[in-house]
Amino acid sequence: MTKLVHVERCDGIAIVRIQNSPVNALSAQVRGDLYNALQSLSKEEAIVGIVLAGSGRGFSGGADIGEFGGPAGSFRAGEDPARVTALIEEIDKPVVAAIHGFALGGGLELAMGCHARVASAQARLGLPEISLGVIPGAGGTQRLPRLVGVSKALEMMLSGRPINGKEAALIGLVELVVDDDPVSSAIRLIKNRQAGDGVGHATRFMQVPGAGKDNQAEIEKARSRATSMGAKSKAALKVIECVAASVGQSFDEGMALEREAFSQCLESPESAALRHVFFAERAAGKLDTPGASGVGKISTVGVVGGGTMGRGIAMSFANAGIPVRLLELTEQKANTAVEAIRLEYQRQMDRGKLKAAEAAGRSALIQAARNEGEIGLCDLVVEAVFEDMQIKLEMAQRLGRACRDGAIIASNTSTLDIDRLAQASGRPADFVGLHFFSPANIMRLVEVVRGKGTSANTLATVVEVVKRIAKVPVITGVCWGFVGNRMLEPYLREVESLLLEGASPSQIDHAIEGFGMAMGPCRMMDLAGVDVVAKVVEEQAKEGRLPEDPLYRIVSRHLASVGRHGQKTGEGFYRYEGRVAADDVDTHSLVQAMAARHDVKQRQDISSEEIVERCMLPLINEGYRLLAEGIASRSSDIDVVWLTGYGFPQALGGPMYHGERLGAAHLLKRLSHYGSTQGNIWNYWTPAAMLAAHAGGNP
Ligand code: 3H9
Repeated sequence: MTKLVHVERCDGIAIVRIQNSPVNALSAQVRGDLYNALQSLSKEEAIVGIVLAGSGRGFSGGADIGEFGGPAGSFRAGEDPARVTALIEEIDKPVVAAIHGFALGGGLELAMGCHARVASAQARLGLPEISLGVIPGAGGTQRLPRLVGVSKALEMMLSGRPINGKEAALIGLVELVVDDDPVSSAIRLIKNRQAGDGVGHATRFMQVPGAGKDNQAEIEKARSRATSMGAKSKAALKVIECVAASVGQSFDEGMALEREAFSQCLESPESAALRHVFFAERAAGKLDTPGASGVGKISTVGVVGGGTMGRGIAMSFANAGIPVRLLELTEQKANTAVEAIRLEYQRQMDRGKLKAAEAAGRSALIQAARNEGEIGLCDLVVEAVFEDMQIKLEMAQRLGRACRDGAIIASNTSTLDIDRLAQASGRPADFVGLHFFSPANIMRLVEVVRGKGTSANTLATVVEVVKRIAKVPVITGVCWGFVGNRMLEPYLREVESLLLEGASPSQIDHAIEGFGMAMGPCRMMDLAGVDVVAKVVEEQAKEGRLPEDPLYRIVSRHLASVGRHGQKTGEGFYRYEGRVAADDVDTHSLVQAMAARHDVKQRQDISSEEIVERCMLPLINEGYRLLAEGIASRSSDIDVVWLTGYGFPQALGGPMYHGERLGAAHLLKRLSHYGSTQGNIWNYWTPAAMLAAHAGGNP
């Protein structure tokens, strides 16, 4: 078996390097190899000190998350995850961690178990376990408070946010911060110690700093914050319990508590879901078909359209340091959009989210284009004009002519046929869909829509640039609405059916938010604009895509037709006082009248369970259809779309993961139940063939 830890001896100092690409995860084998290497070095007389480092991109990305769920080598096999740090503390030679790149989770815990730490200024140090629904399980909850105090330790562990080397030095997490190679500085630190300069002590013997009363107050404050952390609440409360033990109990007692709490978190369904989310996000950008001969370099981006979407898209690229030219119908309109973006950056600066230099730098990267010729020189041009097929077809044609050879042309349509647009451009190989979500500068999801003719290089290049702008690319095929909006359609259909049957908007939103969605569907439609929502339905009607069901989405269409456009007009599904939504008797009367006209019997007994099931089942069912059609290539891709684009609860891992937990047989049974109670109009409740097949194999 290849050794994952490499030892080099140099002038009495041993340099122990973890070599487990890509992130030096501390797998069972790495922990074993580390233990053996350190134990044997502790006995070598010629060795006076040990430097612990990582090879490649960083020190260590922490425990191997892939091992958390499996039996082989997993922490459940009974191994003490803190065995290596316990050994280091027994070694009577200085062991110094030299941190470059990143030291995260178990990686930072390993470093904290050393006698001292040297970090490069740009290195990122953190305990992000909370994002996986677990707590630091290798002594982090006991050593971090001893090194940096209760308040900072809680902040780092509850937010999961890493800090850089400089900040780490300021708070006492590392002894030395350097601009060059931390390994040479660690060696110097050990050698100076021989000259009597001193190197730190084992952290376990330190006292948690600060007065007991202040620490207690911090712990109480954290407790109240933890209860509202959704999927992360359970782990957050365990972190706090362990930190409280670091103050009031012995190190060994704290370690025992931490170990127990770590195991409990690891077994929780929330952690399983969050780990699924971690790997799903990383898998989403993976190309399923080889064939790209190279990833093109995107150095400049053109954006066509200076509306809300166009501006947000321009900002997304500028935020990552990529220069943008923005084209509008007239130069004056383009200047207006650029000025609006400058004001937005200014606002972010005023709110303390950006430094003045950052705001100025980002603004300067976005300039108005005078004509298509200027846009045509860019490496990538994203069209974000009005969502209307004729307008988009015309724009695709113009961009096909204007863009230089080798440039990529992308449409930001949220529903329209990318293949028709690609054809209109005359350059299908260069054409792709890039569906950003609103507000584009904030939302992380981008659906990358691969047309029939999109070349492998075009696809690989846009996936790379989407990652570069810190967004999550999910590759989809071409169909109406791609993955997200196509699944949204049956979800909203049921929302409107429930309204007709007598549920109120707040009753529906309450049930769906109780399920965990970030926002209930009625509030969401009011925020997006009921007119916008209704227009999407009307466009489908024009294309003959709607089911022949007289009740199909009639509520939103009717509300839009009477001017109830949502939050922006003060009334939609709700009535608004500012942004506060309240159920409205007028909506109630309108919907009641509609129900009477169409002979829909209203009832009082609609439960939250029914609301959740009727909204979620068709959504999951549609997900199976998308998989079978090859529009989505992985079920985890569908999860990522709903988690990052629609506020699906992380604790449930995404609709497909949730569906799998419920079980195919259960889904089938409930679909059949609603098929008989609701009437299976237009096969609304017919299970997708793939789902039925799953249930057949797993009754
Ligand atoms: C922990 O440490 C518990 C402890 O308390 C101990 C308990 C006993 N394990 O993100 P990237 C893979 S919990 C396994 O695209 P980047 C990742 O899946 C852990 N695999 O790179 C991907 O694989 P693939 C606490 C991991 O440069 C590849 O590495 N630590 C791990 O954008 C590249 O990843 C964390 O939560 C891992 N720990 O970012 C840190 N980490 O190529 C999690 C990554 O097959 N990791 N992979 O798709 C990160 O935050 C980022 O990966 C990192 C690099 C910043 C390190």
